[in-house]
Amino acid sequence: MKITNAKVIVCSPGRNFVTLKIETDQGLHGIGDATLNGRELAVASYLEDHVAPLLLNSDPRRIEDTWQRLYRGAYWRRGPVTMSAIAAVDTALWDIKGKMANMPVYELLGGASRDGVMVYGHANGSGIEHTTDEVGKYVSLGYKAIRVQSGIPGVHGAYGVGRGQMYYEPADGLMPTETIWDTAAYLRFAPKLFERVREVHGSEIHLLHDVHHRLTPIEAGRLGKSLEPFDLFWMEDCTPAENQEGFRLVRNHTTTPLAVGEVFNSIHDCRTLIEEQLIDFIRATVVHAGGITHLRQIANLAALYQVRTGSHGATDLSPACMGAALNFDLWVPNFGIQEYMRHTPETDEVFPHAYSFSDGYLHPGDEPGIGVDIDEDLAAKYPYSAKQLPIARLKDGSMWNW
Ligand code: KDG
Ligand code: MG
Repeated sequence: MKITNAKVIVCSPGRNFVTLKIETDQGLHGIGDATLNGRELAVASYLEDHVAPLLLNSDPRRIEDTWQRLYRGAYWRRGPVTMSAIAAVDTALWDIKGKMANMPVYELLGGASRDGVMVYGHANGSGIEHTTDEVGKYVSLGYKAIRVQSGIPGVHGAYGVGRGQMYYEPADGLMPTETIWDTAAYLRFAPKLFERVREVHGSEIHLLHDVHHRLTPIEAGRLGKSLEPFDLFWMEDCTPAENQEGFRLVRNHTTTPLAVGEVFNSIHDCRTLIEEQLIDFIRATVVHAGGITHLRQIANLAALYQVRTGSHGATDLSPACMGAALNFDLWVPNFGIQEYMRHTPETDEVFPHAYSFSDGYLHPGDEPGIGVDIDEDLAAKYPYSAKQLPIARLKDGSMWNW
């Protein structure tokens, strides 16, 4: 069996996606997501110019060997561009293997460990009352877990407050939108928000919150402590994680569970965090962390330390990533939760998929492979449109972490 073609499809049905499609001499094909928000064309070029020529005529059944060849063979290891490109190849090869076996990928991984994948949706609003109402909408849609983000008085462009309610998309301009951050205002505001949400929606629903890298470790410890009475499922990306040791300080000050890792691309980014049990959930995902093959290694390491998975699943990860992630989630023994930000109807049309939502859970479906395809003719009607993620500055103009 041979790979006859590896093509990169860039399209923008509401937002940009990069998809790799691998074709074989036996008529089977597989797809993989390669989208890196705001840097899409770098991955497209990496795949087109440097990876596709290596794949031609190679055996698509050799998933592990292909992974090693692309990782070791590049000499330049890791990094989001390289690892997203490797992920796309890896996902497409798992998709092909599933189609060869006539089984969904979760069966190849070891079979289902659960009946469905608990997901969390995103509720956000302009202030406490609006956000609390939005939480109610997700409760009535059947969600068991909801991420809560809110506009903050005096803060221009707080993280996670989008224009659309179901399809929040931060990358919006040819030049980055500038937001202004105020840590003190945020630390005063956040406990009031969660107090109100618990008051109105009770204690059953799982509540999550994304700090989006905005705090120092000691500030994060303080926030975690102030949120303890509201029993969060997790506090996410409370401080930038390049300094993995910084999480010791956070851990020393709070029992609020910690989730980290949507920007990680390798097991080495989270080794200390996991081995020292400094986090509770690892958020690495298929597309940015080297595909199913590498994510499996991360999850296996995490399992040794009772760290559970909670993969990133924002709209900038395409349905091809979601299909692969859901197959992974259904199998992975130490599953925690899966993020699920719904895609627009245009995106759903371009990527026909077998996964479906019911009563707070997603199921990958039982189509062979990852259960997601791409309609190339339709994709061609949505050409690439350059967009950048926003940036954050402090009130004095200093750059901060968005
Ligand atoms: O492209 C960046 C987004 O994926 C990110 O801002 C979303 O933090 C995010 C989340 O938790 O979904
Ligand atoms: Mg996040």
